[in-house]
Amino acid sequence: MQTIKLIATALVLSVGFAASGMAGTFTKGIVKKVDPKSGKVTIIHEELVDLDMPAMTMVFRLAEDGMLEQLEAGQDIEFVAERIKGKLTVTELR
Ligand SMILES: [Cu+2]
Repeated sequence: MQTIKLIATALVLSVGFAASGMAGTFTKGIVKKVDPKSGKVTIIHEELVDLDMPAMTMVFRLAEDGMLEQLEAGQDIEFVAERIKGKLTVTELR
């Protein structure tokens, strides 16, 4: 019974998270490198709370092609990252 309660609570929480997660959490980062060939960007990012990831430098894919043109090395950004089909992807930029 306790287990069912826990599962129900987890479900409610994850649904709530998914709904609020539509906007995503913006994280600060600095663009280290933009690679137009692969359409990927290297970002020195602060902690990604949605992904439970500490601050680090890593490569992200971009959800939309147009995002690449908005980015250049050395730029300060705020972005939302999501795991899409197992690949870490920038889904929003500002
Ligand atoms: Cu990372």
